[in-house]
Amino acid sequence: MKTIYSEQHRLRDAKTELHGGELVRPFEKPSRAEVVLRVVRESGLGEVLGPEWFSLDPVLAVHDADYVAFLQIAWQEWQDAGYAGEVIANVWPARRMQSRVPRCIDGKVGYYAMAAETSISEGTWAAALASKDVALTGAKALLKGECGVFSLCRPPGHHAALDMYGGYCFLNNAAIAAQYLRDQGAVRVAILDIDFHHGNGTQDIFYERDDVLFCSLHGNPEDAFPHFLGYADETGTGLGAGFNHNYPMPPGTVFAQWQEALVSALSRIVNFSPQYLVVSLGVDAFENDPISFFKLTSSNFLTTGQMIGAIDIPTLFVMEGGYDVDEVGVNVVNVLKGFQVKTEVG
Ligand code: Q9C
Ligand code: ZN
Repeated sequence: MKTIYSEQHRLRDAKTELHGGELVRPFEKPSRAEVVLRVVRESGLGEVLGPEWFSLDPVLAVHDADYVAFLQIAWQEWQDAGYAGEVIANVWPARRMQSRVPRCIDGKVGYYAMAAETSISEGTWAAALASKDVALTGAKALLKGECGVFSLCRPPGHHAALDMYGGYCFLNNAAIAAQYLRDQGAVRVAILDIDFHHGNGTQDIFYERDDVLFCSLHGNPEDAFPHFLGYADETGTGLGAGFNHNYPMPPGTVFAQWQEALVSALSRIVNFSPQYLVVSLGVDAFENDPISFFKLTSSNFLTTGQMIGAIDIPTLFVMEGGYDVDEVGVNVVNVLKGFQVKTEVG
């Protein structure tokens, strides 16, 4: 399997994350991608290729133009305001307030942020652009006939909505790739999100559509970030009714229970008969993940890959979360190896 990787991810190296009332070194840090790349190489998974450059058009196909313009200028406007720290939201259009876009940077940050843990730092926009190129290059390889491709995206994307960033995400790489596959001729695309956290951004982007099926396995929002989306009764609206499926699970969930949800999600995907599958591949469901509460083991990720491979749909794996830096590489590569075993054996 080919891996698409860009070292531009290193430009996303924020100094601060708001965590427990303190500013700490972010969990989502450059070493995550370096470790995944190292294990990809050591395991002989396949070639590692750089991304092609894509214009903003595929980004604007899923994100609002005003949001994209904001991401582009946020760091500069924050500097111009004379602030010493990184860009962090501290005010929101909360219940019964207006949702007009303010003029000043403090107001705009609150308007476009869905959470405050994610600081915008110097280089964040450049890294986000490269990350979407990594996803799109992977999608293009699928169109050319690959049956499985790994886009080693960083920063991750699945929390980024139509017009919101947060949860370490700025551009929704999986959504951008899925939409690109649609625009290049695929009639139906499915997205399977196995990151520990609900893919609120991806759900938001496709919620009213019947051409992109979204299935997400995640921590129950009553207990887990993003807290305000990801319930089982969110099943899509309008044309999209019945094309969104959430599998929220409680603290301590082990593989037996998680696997039941995966079986159900995969069966919905098979029934949908998509031309392509995009997997939002977070491995933060791992038992030792520092910010999550599921109990999957490294070998469970191998089984997960085999199960995804067994439905035999051309698949783009897009890197999302996973914060146990020591094991993130093994866990990701186990999913990819498991997928390959199945496809090679047939
Ligand atoms: N300070 C992804 O896995 N909450 N994002 C952090 C610890 C935000 C996770 C709680 C978690 C975002 C892509
Ligand atoms: Zn996550």
